[in-house]
This record gives sequence, C-alpha cells and structure tokens, in this order.
Amino acid sequence: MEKQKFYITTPIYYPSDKLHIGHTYCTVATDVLARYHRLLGEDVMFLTGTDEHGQKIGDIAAAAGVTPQEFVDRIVEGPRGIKDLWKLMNISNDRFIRTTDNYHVQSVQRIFKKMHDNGDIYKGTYKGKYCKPCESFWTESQLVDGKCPDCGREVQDAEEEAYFFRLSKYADKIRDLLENTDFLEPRSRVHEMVRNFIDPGLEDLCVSRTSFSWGVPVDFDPGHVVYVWVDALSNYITALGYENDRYHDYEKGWWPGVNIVGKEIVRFHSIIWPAMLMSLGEPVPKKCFGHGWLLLDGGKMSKSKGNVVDPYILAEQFGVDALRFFLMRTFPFGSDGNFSNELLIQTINTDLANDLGNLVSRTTAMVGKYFGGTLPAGCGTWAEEVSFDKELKDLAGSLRERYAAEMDHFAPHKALEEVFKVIQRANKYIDENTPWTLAKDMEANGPRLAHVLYNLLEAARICGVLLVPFMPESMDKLFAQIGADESSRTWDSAARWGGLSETAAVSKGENLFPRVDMDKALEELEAAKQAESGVELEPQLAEKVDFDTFCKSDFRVVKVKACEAVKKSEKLLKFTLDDGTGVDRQILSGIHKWYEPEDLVGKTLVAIVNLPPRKMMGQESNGMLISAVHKEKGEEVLHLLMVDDGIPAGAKLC
Ligand code: ME8
Repeated sequence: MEKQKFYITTPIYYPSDKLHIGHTYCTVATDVLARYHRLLGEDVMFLTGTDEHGQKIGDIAAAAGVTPQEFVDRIVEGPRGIKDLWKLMNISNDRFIRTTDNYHVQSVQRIFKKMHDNGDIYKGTYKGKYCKPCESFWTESQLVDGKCPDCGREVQDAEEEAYFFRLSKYADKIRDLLENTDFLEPRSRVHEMVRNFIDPGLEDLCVSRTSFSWGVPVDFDPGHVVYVWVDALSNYITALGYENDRYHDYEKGWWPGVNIVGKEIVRFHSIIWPAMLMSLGEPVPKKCFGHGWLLLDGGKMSKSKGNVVDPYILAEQFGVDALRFFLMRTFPFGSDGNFSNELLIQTINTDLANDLGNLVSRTTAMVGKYFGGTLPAGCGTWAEEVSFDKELKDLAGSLRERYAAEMDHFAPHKALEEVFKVIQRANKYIDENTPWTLAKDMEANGPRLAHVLYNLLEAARICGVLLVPFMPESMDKLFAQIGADESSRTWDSAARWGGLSETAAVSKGENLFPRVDMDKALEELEAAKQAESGVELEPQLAEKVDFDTFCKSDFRVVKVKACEAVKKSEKLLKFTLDDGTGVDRQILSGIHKWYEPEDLVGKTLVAIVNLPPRKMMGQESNGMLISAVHKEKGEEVLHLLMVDDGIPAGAKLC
C-alpha cells in the first residue's frame, strides 16, 4: 500500500538580516512535526526557504552598496547564513526554495497571468498607505492610530497605477472556510481574522508595484512587479512543481499541505492565500497553524530594537538538541512566551540533566555494575508484580496514545509533558525499589533486581522513541546505551511494553545531558555575544585602589581652544586647552588615527591635569585627555570622552 503523504511548510524567511531564536523556534517546531509524521511511517515532504524580493530588501542592499542578488546570496548561502543555521539545528527539510530561483519566478508569472486571464486581477490606481517594513498595503480604516496595525510603525502615502486582486469576491467563501471548518488553528486566531478583516468587509488587494524593480516582473506589463506576498505565498505550490518543470510533485498527493506560520502572518495565510488558490481553482491547504511569538523582556525580538537572541551562540554553548527541546517544552505552541537564558539553563538542568539524563545514566550504570552490562533472559516478566511495577508499565505502555493525541493537535509542549510524566514516574520507581539494597544479596534478590532494571530500560526506550522528533541525535545515543535495536526504535514498538530485548547489550556511555553551571554559562554567553558582535572589552582590574590614592588624581573639564597635528608624527595631536585657570594648557595625545584636529576645536573634554610633564617629539605635554577604548574585530577603537558644553572649563570631576 502506498504510504500516506504529508506536506508541511515553514514560512519562507526574509534574508534581510541574520535569523534569531524566534525564527529558529518556528522552523524547529515544523521540523519536529515533520519528524513526527516520518516516525508515523508517512511519506513526508518538508519545505522551507527564503522570501527574497521586495522593496525592503532592495533598500537594505542599496544601503550596503551591493546588488540585491549579492546581498541575499550572502545571507542565504554564506557562512553562518540561513542554510548553515538550518544545518546546525538539524532541520530535516526535503526542499529549500528561494523566490529568486528561476523556476519559481516563471511560475509566479504564470500564476499572475492565470488570475488575470480569469478576471480576478484587474488594473486600477492604488491610493492608500504602505508599510515598508511589513511590505503591506493598508486602507485608512485598517490603520491603528494612523500607524501600521501589524508593527505600529509609520506608513507612507502611496499612489500609483497597479493591478488589483478581487479579494472581495471571495469574502463569503473565506468566512465559511474560517468559521465552519478547522482549517485555521488555534481557534482564537479565527476570531481575530473574522473580527479584524472579514467583518469590516474584505477589500480588493493591490498586487503589483511600479515604484521599485526588485521583484518578479509582470511579464505582460513591463514596469510592474508582482506584490511580494503574492510571489512569496506561491512558493508552497511552485516548490512542488506547480506551473513549472523543475519538480513534478504537485499532482502526486502532496497538496494540500499544512502551513505552520507565526501569528502576524496568519492574515496572509488564512485569507489571501486561500483566496488565491480559489481563484486558481486549486484546493486550499489542509491546515494553517498560527503559533505565538518568543518575546524578550515582554516585547517582540527585532533587529531594529537590538534585542535579538542568536541561535548560533545558544546551540554552540548548550547543544542543538537541548536548544530544540527547550523551545518545544517551554512555550505552549500557539501562545506567546518569554525567552530568557536563565529559563533555558533551568530547563536543561531540570528536565534533561536531572530527569532524563539521570534515569538513563543510573540505570545503565547499575546494569553494568550488577550484571556486567547484560540482564539475564526472562527478566522481562515477574510473577508477583507489585503496584508500582504495574503503574510504571501502564503509564509507559499507554504513553504513545496520549502523546499522539497532543501531537496531532499541534501541541508538542503537551506531548512532552506526557513523556516527562513517565520519566518522572520511572525515577520514582528507582527510589521505590532501591536497587542498591537489592544488590546487597544478589542470590536472593538478583532476579527481582534484573526485573526492576529491565522495567527502567523499557520505560526509557519508549520515552526515547517518542523524543526522537525533538532530539534525534541524543536519542540515537540513548538507544545505543540501552541496547535498543532498530526494531525497538519504531513507532509501533512504542505502543508495546516489552519491545526491548531482555538481553540487550547495555553500556553506560557519555553523559547525555551534562548539568549546566548557571553563573558560568551566563558569563560565557555574554562573552560569546561580545565576540560575535566583534566587541572586546578590557577585563576589569581585580586589584583595589584606596580612596585617598584615587583622590590624588585631578580630573578637570577642559575646552579645546586649538588643535593641530604634530609635524612628522602620524599619531600625535597638539591641544591648546582652557582649563579654567586663565593660562592655556598644552596636552599631546596620540589619537590622530580617530580624529581630525579641526573636528575637535570647541569640544568640551576631560583631562587629568596633575601628571608630571612629559616630552613627546620635542614638545611638552601637561596632562592626559581621557578616552574610552575597546576592540572591534581585533581593531582598537577610541572615543574621546566629551561632556556637556554647559559645564564650565576647570570644573573638577569627583
Ligand atoms: O514573515 N517568535 O518572514 P520573516 C516567533 N517572509 N516567531 C517569530 C519571531 C518571534 N520572535 N520572529 C519571527 C516573513 N518569527 C515572510 C513569510 S511566507 C510565504 C512569507 C516567525 O522572516 C514569523 O512569525 O519575517 C514568521 O512565521 C517567520 O518567523 C518568518 O518571519
């Protein structure tokens, strides 16, 4: 029988800058679902990619002095770019689409033409508001306090000849899709969409622009480029081969698929995208799931706010699987969640090091110590089962069913909760049985001890199978340690208590999840963040200076009356300063590399004025100007300390 096909997609990412932990969250979640469906035995197609057109990217590339194509190539394909990140995070996508791929560009042109030819795209004049960062057109009535309803930023007036898509024509069908089917989840998003967009009346959508050129050209009307969202949304079918010869999977049962998206782009995926498909006469997706945001200090992460968290740093410090697990375990999929490094470390320590890691390491160590790594045949059964034997077996034996129910409802966090109930139950089972006491009299208690350890291995195995989608590499290690062969790693075997061979070869290997020292890890993270940004700071001095000694240094505010380069010196500038005494002070400073003398005249600076005089290049220097220094990408950077011009020359710093 042919395997059931399952098609799942992430949003395609804007390569406008490096991706952060919020993007990683979205892709890891989709990867977990894709791996879950593979575990079920389905024939999975998992698509991700990059959304590379639009005015925003054109503008950023221009500012960086490169062509848009060069710019996106670097961020998508370059070192530590988007493809590298997905490789690092063990993302198992089967396909990667770039909207600048030729086949996609051609398909979008054909899709646009099809909708034009069937009368759903017509020419008109666009008058309205445009939010550049969101690449979204808005009508006056949709604005919130005159600003973009999505991001709250200023919008621009826009007026140009443009093509329009008859979105209004599909209003009733879309309402029906949203309200009367389970297409869009979670349900709260349905209410948002209906209240904010359907109830006020769907207006036709402007789908072409003429004021910039970085996009898919409308082939039958030069000068127009296709609206970036029409271009981007089409990726879900062009990547399967719709209207192109690059792939041939569209008619093979992949479509319709499941779109996993963040909440701010649910509007595009649950209204505009289904309407486009209706216009094309194609089936709408099976599902659109709108997950929440990872917040930092209560706000959305964004480069412009400077509060992004770098997934490279976290994965390198804590391990890819620990990071994947944390993202799925901690934040209810569908709601917003507050990210913090402390929370990440706590989750690793509690769930992975304490609960799962300890269960596996204690059990495998005991099998090694008491049985030389192989339990005796027959240890899987025990005639006089006690209540806690039964409890553990029942809970683990029925876990797969509860887990699947949650995964099927896009609740990976709840599925993990079920797995961890079993892990915690198993750890309690160790305490209930005190194997080390049983081991004191192996002759009398050996068979019971073997049974207890078998039950523990078996509980670990079942949990291991169900954790594969979340932590594939670590679960391979776990299986190797408990001696689980291929047949006991399958989905079927997870519903069967007793799947592990009684005489499996058990070996205590490396610690799966080492405990993290919170303070040390936080310090290292900070250092890694600085190294990534290229900023290096001098370490603070440990040696204390007593207050009286400190007070002997006389720091004063000084004003620059004149400044010139010292002849024959590349570095030195000569300052004539007003230090409030009425007598000019001369100071020489080696800062020409960072400042031109004419830029400093009139500035208010700080100097230490009671250093002994020093001769430099034959000239006397009476004091030293105070600067702030750090290194950036290995280069020293210096900033003269400049203070408010209102402070009079000679004022003492204390
Ligand atoms: O929207 N928390 O691309 P994008 C959770 N190109 N998810 C987040 C997040 C956060 N802090 N920040 C971003 C686009 N995301 C379009 C998609 S699809 C045809 C075109 C999620 O790079 C965001 O919600 O801005 C979205 O789902 C995805 O990252 C890509 O965002």
